[in-house]
Amino acid sequence: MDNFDTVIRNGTVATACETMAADIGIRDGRVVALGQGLPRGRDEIDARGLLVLPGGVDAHCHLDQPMGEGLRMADDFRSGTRSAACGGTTTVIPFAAQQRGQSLRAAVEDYHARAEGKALVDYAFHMIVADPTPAVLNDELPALIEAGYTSFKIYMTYDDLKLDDRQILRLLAVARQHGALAMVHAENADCIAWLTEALESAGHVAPKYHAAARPMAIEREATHRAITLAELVDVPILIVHVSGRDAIDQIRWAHAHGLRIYAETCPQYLFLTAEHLGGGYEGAKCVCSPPPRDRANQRIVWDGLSDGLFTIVSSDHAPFRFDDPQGKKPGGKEVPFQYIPNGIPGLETRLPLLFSEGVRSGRLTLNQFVALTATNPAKLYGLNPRKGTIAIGSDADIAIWDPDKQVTIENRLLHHDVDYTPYEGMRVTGWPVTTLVRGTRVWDGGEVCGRPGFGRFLPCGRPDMARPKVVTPADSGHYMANRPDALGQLAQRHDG
Ligand code: DUC
Ligand code: ZN
Ligand code: ZN
Repeated sequence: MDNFDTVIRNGTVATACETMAADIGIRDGRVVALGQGLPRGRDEIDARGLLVLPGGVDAHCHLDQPMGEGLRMADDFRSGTRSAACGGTTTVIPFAAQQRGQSLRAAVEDYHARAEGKALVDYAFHMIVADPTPAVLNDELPALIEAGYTSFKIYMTYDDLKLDDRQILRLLAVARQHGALAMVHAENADCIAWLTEALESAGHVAPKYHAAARPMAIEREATHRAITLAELVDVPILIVHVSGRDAIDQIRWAHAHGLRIYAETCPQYLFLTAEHLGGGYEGAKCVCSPPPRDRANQRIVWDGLSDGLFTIVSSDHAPFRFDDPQGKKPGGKEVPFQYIPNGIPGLETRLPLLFSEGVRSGRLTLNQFVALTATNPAKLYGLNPRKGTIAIGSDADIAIWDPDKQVTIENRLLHHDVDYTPYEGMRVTGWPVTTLVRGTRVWDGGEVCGRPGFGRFLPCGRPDMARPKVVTPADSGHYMANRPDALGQLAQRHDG
């Protein structure tokens, strides 16, 4: 059975564990052989001198997410996944966001309609739970988890999304009972509101004050509170977009206390600082939450990547055009910082930035890079081993990299629909030259060759990594050990 559709030959293949000289045989969209001197395929790709890596899994990005009155995300599933493919990413996980008063199922159905026929790469959905009513907690969420939506995001800030501690506890209990993974946006909403009022009344409304309204202490407090809530429920959580030392300290504390807390960071916390929010209204281009910090914090985030504190690196691509009345200039005006839509683009630059400054400069091994950007996100969200690795039987989602290709990042070279990149002018070494999704080329030789609608929806399994710790009577210091009735109570129905 040597009739391969495609053979990728002579490359250096790297997974999260191994780096090897191997050819890859692909049939019917899957990897079916790994070896040396494989027989010819109908299509041959010569990867001599190149790296052959699992396609990236970008497990935190926002595409065509319904926004408040007058605002619009610049990328839909077509332009967002096109940009992903050109940067070596083959799976994306954006968010089906529930509006208050809306059923969660309706939010998921609406999001499917937005994705239908558009994606160039495969995609799954997280959910955002903004209204955890008894119907959501008792019926909708368990049914959606069962149907393959096995992760959801909880916000501790943003007026239209934030949940209080009681609501968060209830949601974490549902995650525990049904095997889902909760992602937490950890910033203290009241502290932000208070600081914002104070800044505004002092006339400090330029974009740079966005960073002053969200100092690290605010992220630290919320991170510690999220960890505590997860400890009480005895369920793992992921802290998303961790920006610097203070939140990292809390996560290290949690690890030292045996808690299963996962952490995500993003390129903006490695390559940008709060100074990028300066320089007048142009700073709006880098307004995101949490805000970028300073160079000392960048180093601390790098340390957390190399020593294993972080599980994944995602883009948190949240695309708004700068010169757009539906984007960073709402209504066509330069507005006070608190009205600037939060988010920056980064789907296409996530992997090249991390490869260049991480792998090329020696901060990360190639295997760590693969783990952080492909294998771990696939595992965390129940998509492995189909996604995130190169193994017999896995989807042939592959990025072939020229590790020596030098690129100066310019927005005109990128494939999103945003009118800027925060990384304009940065020089990187290494870029994917070919991207395959299920064995089909979607980006090759500088050309987009993927077809909208080729990307498929991926129902997610219940992630192993979301399992609670096993509680035994020997865990005498553990909250649950003294509460033999607690598991039963957590499974109670929510009546109001
Ligand atoms: N912060 C978020 O929480 N989501 C989207 C973008 C951002 O800056
Ligand atoms: Zn967030
Ligand atoms: Zn986000």
